[in-house]
Amino acid sequence: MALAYIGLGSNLADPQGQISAALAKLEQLEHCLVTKVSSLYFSRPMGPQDQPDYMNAVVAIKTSLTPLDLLDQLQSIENNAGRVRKDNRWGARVLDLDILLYDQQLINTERLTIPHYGIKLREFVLLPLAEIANELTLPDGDSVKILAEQIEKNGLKVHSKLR
Ligand code: ROI
Repeated sequence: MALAYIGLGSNLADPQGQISAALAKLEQLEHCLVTKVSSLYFSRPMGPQDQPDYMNAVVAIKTSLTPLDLLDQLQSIENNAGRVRKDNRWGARVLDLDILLYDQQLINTERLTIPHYGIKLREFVLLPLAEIANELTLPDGDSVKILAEQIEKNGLKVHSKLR
């Protein structure tokens, strides 16, 4: 079994409801066990500011799915939530599920970049990740705890508990 971390984000169509429904879907996935769930965080949009604020969270899962099979499952949850893939990579979205880490693997293919390139740049990923994995070290040796302490918080707030 691999240990993977998944980032969840939404800023459209009831973000809190989207994240909690996505968590329920993750908990029902075969070959996956959700082992840790961060709080739900309120965050300001990164990228264009003319879009609604976001809700974000991070979960840990134990899985026997390969990274690509896991990606397929996550994309099918996104699609079922009504996500439309648009050209605007930095625009609003109903639901975003990103594989942040998959064990200590480095993956660089057309469909997958793991670790996710945003981990170190995004307070709405680092803080929830540190909440559930304070002792975690990234494949490059950086400590999640220290990165989380150092990043600009940009208005990030714990909104509520998810579990
Ligand atoms: N900004 C926030 N706060 N949270 C996100 O999940 C998020 N996702 C994105 C972009 C558009 C980069 N901005 C975001 O994809």
